[in-house]
Amino acid sequence: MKTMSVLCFALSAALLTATPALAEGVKVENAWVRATAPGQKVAGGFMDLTADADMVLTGGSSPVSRGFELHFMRMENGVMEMRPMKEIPLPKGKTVSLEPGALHVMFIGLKGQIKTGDKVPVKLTIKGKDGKETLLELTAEARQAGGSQY
Ligand SMILES: [Cu+2]
Repeated sequence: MKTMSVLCFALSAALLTATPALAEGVKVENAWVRATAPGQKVAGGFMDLTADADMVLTGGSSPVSRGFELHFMRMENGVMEMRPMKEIPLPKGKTVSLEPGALHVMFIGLKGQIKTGDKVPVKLTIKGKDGKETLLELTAEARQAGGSQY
């Protein structure tokens, strides 16, 4: 029995880390979405992005929401503020972390509740140095997490 539970744990850990997506020179790791409460209209998405050339994240979309925005949070006069961004630079070789309380993507106008363990498909729009935009497809797993809501 002991061996069995250890194996199960190893399997679920492997599922949680997911498969890193690789397309157009941008590596995506640790992609996740915050699970929502019923009726909640927005959710934050988080991931680590590493580009192998200078590129820019300009937006994206997901079937789970009507809108999709790039956001950042900052303290302004003691109040946490969330602001939309037109783009997020992805400098060559530098890992850009989208994380709670900082840069993140935001699913706006959720079509339904996002439950823990849900696989959320996301398409990111990445602009290369030549100005060409490509789509980067990935799957982010929904997690329960404490701390900052977005
Ligand atoms: Cu946000």
